[in-house]
Amino acid sequence: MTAITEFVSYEAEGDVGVITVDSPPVNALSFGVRAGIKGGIEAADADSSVSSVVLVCAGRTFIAGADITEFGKPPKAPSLHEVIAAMEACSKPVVAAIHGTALGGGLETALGCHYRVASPTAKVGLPEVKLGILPGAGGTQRLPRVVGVPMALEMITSGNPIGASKALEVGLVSEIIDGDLKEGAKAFARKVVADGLPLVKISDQNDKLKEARENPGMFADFRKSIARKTRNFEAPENCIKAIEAAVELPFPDGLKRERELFMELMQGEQSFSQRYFFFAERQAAKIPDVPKDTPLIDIKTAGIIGAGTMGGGIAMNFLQAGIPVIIVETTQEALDNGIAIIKKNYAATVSKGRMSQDAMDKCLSLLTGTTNLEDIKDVDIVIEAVFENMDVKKEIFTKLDAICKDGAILATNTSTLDINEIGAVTKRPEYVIGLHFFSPANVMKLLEEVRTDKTSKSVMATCMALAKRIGKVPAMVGVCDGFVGNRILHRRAEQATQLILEGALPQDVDRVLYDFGLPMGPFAMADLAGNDVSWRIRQGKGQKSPIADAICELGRFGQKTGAGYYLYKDGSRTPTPDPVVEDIILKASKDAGIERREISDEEILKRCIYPMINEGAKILEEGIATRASDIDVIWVYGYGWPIYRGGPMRYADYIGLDNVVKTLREYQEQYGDYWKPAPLLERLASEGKTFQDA
Ligand code: 3H9
Repeated sequence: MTAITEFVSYEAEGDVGVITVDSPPVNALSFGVRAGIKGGIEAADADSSVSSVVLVCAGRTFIAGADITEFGKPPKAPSLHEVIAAMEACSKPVVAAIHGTALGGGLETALGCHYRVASPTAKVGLPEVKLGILPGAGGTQRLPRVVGVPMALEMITSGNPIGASKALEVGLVSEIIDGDLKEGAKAFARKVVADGLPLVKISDQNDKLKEARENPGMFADFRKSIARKTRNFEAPENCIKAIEAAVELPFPDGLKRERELFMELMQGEQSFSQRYFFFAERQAAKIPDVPKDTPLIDIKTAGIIGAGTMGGGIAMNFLQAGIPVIIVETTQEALDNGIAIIKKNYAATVSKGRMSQDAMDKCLSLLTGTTNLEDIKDVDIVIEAVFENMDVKKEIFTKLDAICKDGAILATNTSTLDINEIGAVTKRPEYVIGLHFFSPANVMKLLEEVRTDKTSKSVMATCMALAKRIGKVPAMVGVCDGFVGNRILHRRAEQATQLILEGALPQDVDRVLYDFGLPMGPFAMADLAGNDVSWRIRQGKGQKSPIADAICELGRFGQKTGAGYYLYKDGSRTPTPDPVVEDIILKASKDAGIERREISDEEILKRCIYPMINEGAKILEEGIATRASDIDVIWVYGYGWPIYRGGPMRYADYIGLDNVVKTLREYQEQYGDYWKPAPLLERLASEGKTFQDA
């Protein structure tokens, strides 16, 4: 075996030259890998003992893409283009042997080979759009030449991979190899030689472009079909333009156009933020004081207390991950209702074609309901999801402590209460943790995990691993009122309310935040969540909020009652501004002695977003969040902050912390000390640093 570079080796195995990439963790196309593959091809071409070549990867996956850590650094030859060109030009058939995930530059590399074979569990895709870029090494030019334009449009603009059997069906791979992949790929390569099959250069193939050449309207239709989903994103449009170029231009010109469109995105703020977020998400899974090799508790079964909306949604995550769930309710009626809703949700997913009937049946077979708390005595983890009341939670945790086996994790889904206090009622506070799911719990990706002063490292490590197993993105935070997500949300809500008292209307505030990229503004969100929930909390705490209270006193609890801050006519979910609400607001302003004024969109945006940033700085300073990027992960996955703006903390870095501080100080002068910049924010700004340096 010859080492071509540190990460790539070449060996003649009989009459097949085998190039092996071995660059953990995901064989990304760093300089050493690119140079190695090119060198391997040159070695195979020059090796008279071999008549074909196989490109295979060691470890858990085929090449998972360009090395994202190299982005923004000066390019080093050979470029991926040169590597792919060398493969296409090789005088012997080159076969890519794909396992794991051939993604982005990885799939582009495979498309530069003359043939591709794959293991049955392999996946292939071009996910660049998720990083705010486009496939920049010929992917937009070659993929449509293999699978046709409609499918290429779908794959490249969604970034979603397809499985091996689909890849076989559409001709993206030639054979699925059961058993040893490398041996299968070698046998396939020998067959190509023996049967005298051509050295297929995808760049020469034009047949699959014919359909789009005859029907250029297909692009306009496609644009329309994804417009809502891709609102404000720049990358999908450039992806489409690049595929249009594949159809309209000869291959070399198409490549040039792809390059221009790629560079345009690469230099933009959106892709910078999206790449930042890729690493933020992976960082969030790591807790500095919990070593990687911390022993994990084996989670085989789960118990969920409460079959309401949250409990049911949480249960679905576990069921889908193949973990049996016992769900507990106080009455048979509530239990039956909860289970019926779970079934209804699954049935809806099946009817939309997003789940098979078999998968649904399998999930439901793992679900047991009970009204007897004792039935969960043997589960490995319990998640309590009853309503927010400290006394009720304490009572439940006292019982759980008595019932559950030693070593079981006792988690609460509270979104506000002090989990130290909850843990203190048990004899095992080190096994108590917060697992704050977001509604709808079977859909939202975020799991805000809350460590108490006593939570053990092993419980934390287990819950971080568990999150990944059930398809969630975790972020570990500390105990404080509202934890990270809702504490920041609260600041925004205060300002939204203040803005409508001073002169704006709900539709003004909501429009500005929607245009900024959030899925909806604070008032539409309140109507969706139900205004009665916060009303009851306010009543419990003896607090008042004149506008919100007046709206609730009219029974306007939001979408579910057909009216809230907006009207929802005939069961519609579309908010319509309502003069009744405007009257309530005008009266509230008058009662408060406020002379209403015109408020600009810019002021609305700053007044809503800057207090969030300031609160984020306080959260960091207090050590409630480990990193600024964890706060961003929470806001993107928990509240729909647009990923192309990275998260509130990344957005602050983008604006410049000195600018944020300047505006906060101006507001402080105008409106008082509520606006005083957090000391950490002031310090970073004065040192010319960003939150990422904190
Ligand atoms: C591209 O290809 C552009 C081209 O068109 C060419 C243009 C010229 N680079 O996710 P995991 C690290 S753009 C560098 O936890 P999993 C990751 O940070 C690229 N590092 O594992 C993590 O590091 P750490 C297109 C990468 O098993 C570790 O690997 N490709 C890269 O859950 C494990 O990652 C993509 O967008 C990379 N490309 O999932 C694919 N990928 O341990 C991106 C991963 O220090 N990658 N790392 O935290 C993925 O989707 C997942 O990582 C994958 C594995 C599915 C492969």
